[in-house]
Amino acid sequence: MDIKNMFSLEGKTALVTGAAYGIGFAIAEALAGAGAKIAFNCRDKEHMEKALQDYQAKGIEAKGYYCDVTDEQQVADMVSKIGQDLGGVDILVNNAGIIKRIPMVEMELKDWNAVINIDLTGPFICSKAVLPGMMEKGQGKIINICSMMSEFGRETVSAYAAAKGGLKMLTRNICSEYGQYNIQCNGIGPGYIATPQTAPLRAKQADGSMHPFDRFIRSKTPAQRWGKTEDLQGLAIFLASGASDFINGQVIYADGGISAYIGQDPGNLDASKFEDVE
Ligand code: NAP
Ligand code: GCO
Repeated sequence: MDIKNMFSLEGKTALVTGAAYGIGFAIAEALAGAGAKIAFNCRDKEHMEKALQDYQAKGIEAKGYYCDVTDEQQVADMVSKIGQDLGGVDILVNNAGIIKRIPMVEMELKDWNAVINIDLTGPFICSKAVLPGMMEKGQGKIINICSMMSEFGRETVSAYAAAKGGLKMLTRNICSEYGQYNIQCNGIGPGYIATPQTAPLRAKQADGSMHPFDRFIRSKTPAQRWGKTEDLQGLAIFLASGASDFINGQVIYADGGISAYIGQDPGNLDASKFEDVE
């Protein structure tokens, strides 16, 4: 292998789902920086228009597609358009996802189904749409954005944890079934990352004090900070590149050490040294 170019994505086309902002945007930016052509999707017109401006501001010619990952026909149409516009999908990042924080006994079935459909069925639909092209090419990369909840439970996130636990096993199954075609399917397990999805967990209290969950997560993270979306960029390039061709079915955690650390008493933390996070 050409050591100097083992992380290069030149000549590759990447589809990052739900990459109008947040983790998906940062991953798309990273893959573009490594040379990939970028396709992304979202559902919302305002998000799309802002995202296209944001990509352009970073010098990235990303192509955006309106597509709900739970709609099989929309996904098939999107993958076909990407084939015409950019050449077939070489790298798929199943990033689109939602969370609903509701105690399970109070969660309505529609809320459960919404989370499972987007966070687990969506990656199934998108992976199924790109695999035939990857099989024909004899190579491909699928990266599933898993979660700490692929390993741990916590109150109020039953549907999300079930979906992300299932996504870990879907990762292993795609590895098992399609590894013979030189297709690698791995997961990224982010820790607690500062994005709109986790903003409610950091919101200042009415008296201006720190959100209890903010203090809790910092007490569980050796670095005592929230992750930045940029903290995931190197791992995304690695798993999208030839450098990871013999890594398959793995979920690699970029969590600041949360999964290795029992944590400390949140009351011991010196909050005065913490940087504010949006
Ligand atoms: P976010 O800020 O809420 O962004 C989610 C993205 O997904 C948005 O672009 C949204 O765009 C898109 N999306 C949602 N439902 C969709 C659908 N049905 N079809 C197409 N696009 C859809 O979330 P994030 O924090 O960046 O998280 C991204 C992924 O990382 C998610 O899978 C999340 O579970 C996972 N994750 C997040 C963290 C964290 O701490 N933030 C940690 C671990 C894992 P539209 O709404 O415009 O469609
Ligand atoms: C929550 C958070 C987490 C993060 C992420 C952690 O409510 O606990 O939203 O689930 O989103 O999945 O890895």
